[in-house]
Amino acid sequence: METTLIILKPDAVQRGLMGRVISRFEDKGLQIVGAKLMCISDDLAATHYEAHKERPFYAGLVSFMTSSPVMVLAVHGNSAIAVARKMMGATFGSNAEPGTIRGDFGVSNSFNLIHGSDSPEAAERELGLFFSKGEVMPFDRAISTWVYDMSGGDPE
Ligand code: IDP
Ligand code: MG
Repeated sequence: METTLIILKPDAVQRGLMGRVISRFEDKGLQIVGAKLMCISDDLAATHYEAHKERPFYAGLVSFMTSSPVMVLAVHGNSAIAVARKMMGATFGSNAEPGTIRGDFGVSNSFNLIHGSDSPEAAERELGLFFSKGEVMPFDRAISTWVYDMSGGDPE
């Protein structure tokens, strides 16, 4: 079981897509264990995207991510990191597959609606950047024995 950091970017919040995107994760069986609306500071954007510092799109990316509130989510489940990335689709809206979040809701390459951690190391780092202690709260779901095969003891 993994927990991943998802950011519904300013375009998703402004366009009123939060509910529909969250519903996709819940419909899949993933569990929302953290959620908040927040404004990203310049410092936080710089830290979060430090790997992209030298890229030509970096300044625009930071200004986009700090331009308006985002919703950050901690999303938990079996292979949640890879499952969420698949559900997001390719980086550019213009070539993201239909059926994915980026493929269904956008066509822009930079306003691409959603961020998702791309590895367990990134998820741990990014959850720590955006959530403080106590804000991520794994809880027992009544439906968990129907979302997962629990007959062997662990979720399958
Ligand atoms: P990812 O979000 O699919 O992991 P990355 O390559 O990690 O994609 O890029 C981080 C973010 O930077 C993208 O989600 C997008 O918002 C922005 N970005 C990436 N490449 C470009 C580009 O060529 N032009 C404009 N923005 C870009
Ligand atoms: Mg990335």
